[in-house]
Amino acid sequence: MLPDRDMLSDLSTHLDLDRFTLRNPTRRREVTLSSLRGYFSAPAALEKAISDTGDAVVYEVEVVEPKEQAPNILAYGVTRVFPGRVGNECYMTKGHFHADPTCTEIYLALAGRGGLLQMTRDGRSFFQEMRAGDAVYVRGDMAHRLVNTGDDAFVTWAVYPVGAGHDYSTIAERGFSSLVVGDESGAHLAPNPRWA
Ligand code: M6P
Ligand code: ZN
Repeated sequence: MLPDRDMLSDLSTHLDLDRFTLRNPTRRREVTLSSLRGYFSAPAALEKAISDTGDAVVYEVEVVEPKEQAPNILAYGVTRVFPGRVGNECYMTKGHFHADPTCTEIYLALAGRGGLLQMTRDGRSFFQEMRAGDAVYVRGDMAHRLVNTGDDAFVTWAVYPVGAGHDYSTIAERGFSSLVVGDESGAHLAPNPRWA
C-alpha cells in the first residue's frame, strides 16, 4: 500500500535555484550581527559593525525538520551566509558540535564562495574551501561552521539527522581555534587568541 500522500508531501520541497529559497520550510531563522556577540573575535569591531549596518543579517537558515526527533530521521535545510566582515573576520555561522556525536552531516555548496571550518574537541581545526557543486562530509564529533569568503551570498544545502542536536556552548565560549580572515590577497586562517 502507498503511504498517505499528505504524510510525505509536507516534508518534500522545491528549491528555487535562482533565489535559493525553500518552498515550505518548517522553520526559518535570521541571525543578525547583534546575536553573534561572543562569536566574532573582535568585540569592538562587532559593535561598530552593528551600528554601521543597523544590525545586518549575517545568515539565514530554512530547514525542513520532521516532528519526530529520533536520531535516524533525516532533516535538511538551506543556509545563506551573506558577504561581509567584522574587522577582518569573514561573515560566518555560529557553528556547533552535534549533541549526539554519532550523527554526521553533509553540506553541498549551491552558490557563492566560502567553505566549512571544522574542529576537533581538543581544538585542531581545518578549513575546506567550497564552490557550487562541492560537497563536504562532516564527522559526528567535529564542530562545523560555514564561512563566506566571497562577495556574494554563499549558499549551501545540508542534510543531517534531526536528533543530532546543536551544542553551541564550546563555540560560544572560545570560538574555533582558527579564524577565517580576509584581506586584499584573499581569505586565510589565523590563530584565534582565545585558544592560545
Ligand atoms: C545548517 C545545518 C543546521 C544549522 C545551520 C546554521 O543548515 O547544520 O543544523 O542550524 O546550518 O548553523 P548554526 O546552527 O551553527 O548557526
Ligand atoms: Zn550540524
